[in-house]
Amino acid sequence: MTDAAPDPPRALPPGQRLVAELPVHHYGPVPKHRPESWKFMVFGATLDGQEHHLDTAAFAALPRITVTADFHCVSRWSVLDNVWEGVAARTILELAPPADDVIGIMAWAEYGYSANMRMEDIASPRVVLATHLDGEPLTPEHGWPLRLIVPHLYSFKGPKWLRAIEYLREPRRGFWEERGYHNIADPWREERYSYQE
Ligand SMILES: Nc1nc2c(c(=O)[nH]1)N[C@H]1C(S)=C(S)[C@@H](COP(=O)(O)O)O[C@H]1N2
Ligand SMILES: [Mo]
Repeated sequence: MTDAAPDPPRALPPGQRLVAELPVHHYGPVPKHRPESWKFMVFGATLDGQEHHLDTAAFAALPRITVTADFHCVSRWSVLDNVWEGVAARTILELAPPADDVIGIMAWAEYGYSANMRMEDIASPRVVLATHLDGEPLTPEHGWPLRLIVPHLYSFKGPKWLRAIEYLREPRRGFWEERGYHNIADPWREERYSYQE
C-alpha cells in the first residue's frame, strides 16, 4: 500500500499565480451607493428601440442563480472557487433583448469604467450580475450593489458598480481595451494585450 498522493494543483491559465482571496483592485475611488436613486439600465440598440430601466426593487425581484467560478486578473493573479450569486445575464438579455444586428455590448460602471465584449460572451449561461460573494452581500470595495462576472474572460471584463448594458452595432473598446489590453481577453489563450490581436 502506498500513501494517498496529495491532490495535484488545479490548472491555472498560463502565466497566472494563485492568491488566497480577492484583493481589492480597481481604478479610481469606491462610489457611494444610493438605493433610492439607483437603477440598472439597458440602452443602445435594443429590439424595441427603448431604454429599459430597473430600479432597486425591480432588480431585487428578478430570478437568481449561483455560479462557482475561478477569477483571473490580467495582472497575473487568480482566485479559485468564488461563489457568486445574482441575476443571470441571460435574464437581462431576455427582458430587454438586443436588435438583430447587435454585435456586442458595453458594460458600464459608475464613473465611466466600461468593458466591451461580444454577444456570445455576455450570453454565456455562467455570466452573472452578482450581488453576493461566498454567501455574503458584496462589500462596497468589491462592487456593491452589483458587479458583472464573466468567468471565462480576464476579470477586467467585469465592472464592479455595474449600472448599464449598452447594445452595440459597431465595435467599440472599453476602458482597459482602449489602454492596451486585449479586446477579447480569454485567459486560457493568454490574451492579455492589444498587440496580440
Ligand atoms: N468599476 C470597475 N470595475 C472593475 C475594475 C475597475 O477598475 N473599475 N477593475 C477590474 C479588474 S482589472 C479586476 S482584477 C477586478 C478586481 O475585483 P476585486 O477588487 O473584487 O478583486 O475588478 C474589475 N472591475
Ligand atoms: Mo484585473
